[in-house]
Amino acid sequence: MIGDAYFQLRAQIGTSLFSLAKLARDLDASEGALASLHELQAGLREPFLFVALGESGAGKSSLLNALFGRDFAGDPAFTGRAAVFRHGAETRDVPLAEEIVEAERPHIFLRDFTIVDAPGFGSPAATPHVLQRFLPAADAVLFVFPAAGEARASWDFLAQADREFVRRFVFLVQQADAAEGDQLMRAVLGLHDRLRELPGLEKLERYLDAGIIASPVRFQKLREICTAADDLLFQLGGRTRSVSETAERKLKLADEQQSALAAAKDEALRSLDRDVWSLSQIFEAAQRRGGEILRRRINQPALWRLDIEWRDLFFRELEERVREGVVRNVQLAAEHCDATLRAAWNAQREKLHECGVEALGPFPDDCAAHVATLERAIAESDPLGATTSAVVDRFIAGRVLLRLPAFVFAGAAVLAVIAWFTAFFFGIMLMLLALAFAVTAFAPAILQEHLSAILRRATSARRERILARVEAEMRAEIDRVCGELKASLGSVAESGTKERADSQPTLDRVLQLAELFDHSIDEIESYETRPAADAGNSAA
Ligand SMILES: Nc1nc2c(ncn2[C@@H]2O[C@H](COP(=O)(O)OP(=O)(O)OP(=O)(O)O)[C@@H](O)[C@H]2O)c(=O)[nH]1
Ligand SMILES: [Mg+2]
Repeated sequence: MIGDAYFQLRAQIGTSLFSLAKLARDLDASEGALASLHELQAGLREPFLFVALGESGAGKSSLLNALFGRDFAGDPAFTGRAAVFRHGAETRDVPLAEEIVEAERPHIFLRDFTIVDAPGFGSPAATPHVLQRFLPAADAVLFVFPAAGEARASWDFLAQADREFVRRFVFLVQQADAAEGDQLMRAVLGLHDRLRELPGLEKLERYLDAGIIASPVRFQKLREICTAADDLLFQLGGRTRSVSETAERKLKLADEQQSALAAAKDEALRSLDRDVWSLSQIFEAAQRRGGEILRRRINQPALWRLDIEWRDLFFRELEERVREGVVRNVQLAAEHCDATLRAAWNAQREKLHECGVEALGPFPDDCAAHVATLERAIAESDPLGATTSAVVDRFIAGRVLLRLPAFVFAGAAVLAVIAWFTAFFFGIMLMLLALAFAVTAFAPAILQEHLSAILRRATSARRERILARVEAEMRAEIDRVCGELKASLGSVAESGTKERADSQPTLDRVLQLAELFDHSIDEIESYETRPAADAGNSAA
């Protein structure tokens, strides 16, 4: 069949266009895009128009039947009329005018060719009006001369025909077998002489193949269709490409932000550790200061004085100042934590926003409320005055006990004087006196040591309680914020994975089609750059 290479390439492009149309429908492409695609498909299907011209009985119908290998032309019912053969599902003849009939036939080759079997020049229907209807649009005009006879009407027609037009004519001598050798030679030579200026007569099939069907114009048309289809494909794939790119960005972001989030959490926890250490130092300092107060203020006179004059100082230094220090440090710790988490939150929010995801609201401004909660917790776990009361109560109980040796000392002293005069028990009294003096002298030191131990235990218990409470609250806050950030990353990763899975099949189809169109364009280029003779040979 003529034009095999061209039709194969065209069929390949047609298949790609069909897939593109399916993709366009699946993607709910715009009406405009679908219309363009439809136009491309119609353009690709545009059949070649071949017209057979010549004298009546020259052999036009026989030539067409031989060329296409089908007995479709030459129906006596069409004699004297122009028969336009087109593809149709069934055989159907539709008169278009008195001299023209459209003959629909189910032959496959008619999908690619519209063939006009023109009325012979001798017949009344062969008017310029009828012929002009087909000739300007014809891809090839098969001009048939009989081997015998003058064919005067043919020459008259050619004499008046437009030269540009005649370039698409292929001149043939039919019925060569029926003519005598000399007669045929004369016919061919005569035709050759008269057509010297016209394109050379090549073997018909080879010429039609290389010169008409696989012509630069037709390849250019195919290339335009492929390029337009490629552009359309690029537009159609735009949304899927952007969905896929966004999905990739989301997945990359979720991945990168996981480590950024872990780093921010580490930083917040390290900062918390430092702040907790600072808090513990407040208690260390308080304990030292309390010990100092006890050392300085608990002495012999203090055991006998009615009022406890160091109580207020003790309360101020070990309770009020500690409370102030703790609250100040807790505020600082909360601010540090807030600043670290806020920075991580805002950085992540901005990154998500860049990806078009609004999974995070603004950072909750609840630092003050958080500090207030912590302050309440501290007040609950360390009521003001408790330590002072504990130490002072012990001091009161202790000093009552420690006044006793002083009384013993006084009594022993009196008894010692009596014993001195009576010389009785003097030695025993002296010993008692010494013992009572020793106990009385060491009484403040004993009490100091006892109270210091109480203070140490109380301060250490306070520190543990407060530190544990503050640390637990702050850790919970860090975990809560980091948990929210992590959850938002999780949802981003999830949507990224889903979008990637959703867009991948379409993206694959787009890429596959783009490759097919590119491949077709390469093939067209290889035809276009092939030397003419080579193209002719391969097509023949
Ligand atoms: N021997 C021989 N006869 C041929 C050849 N070509 C055509 N004929 C015969 O010539 C006669 C006319 O052929 P057609 O093909 O009908 O000629 P046509 O040009 O279509 O004629 P119209 O339709 O009447 O204009 C028929 O009887 C054919 O069998 C050929 O190559 N050799
Ligand atoms: Mg005929």
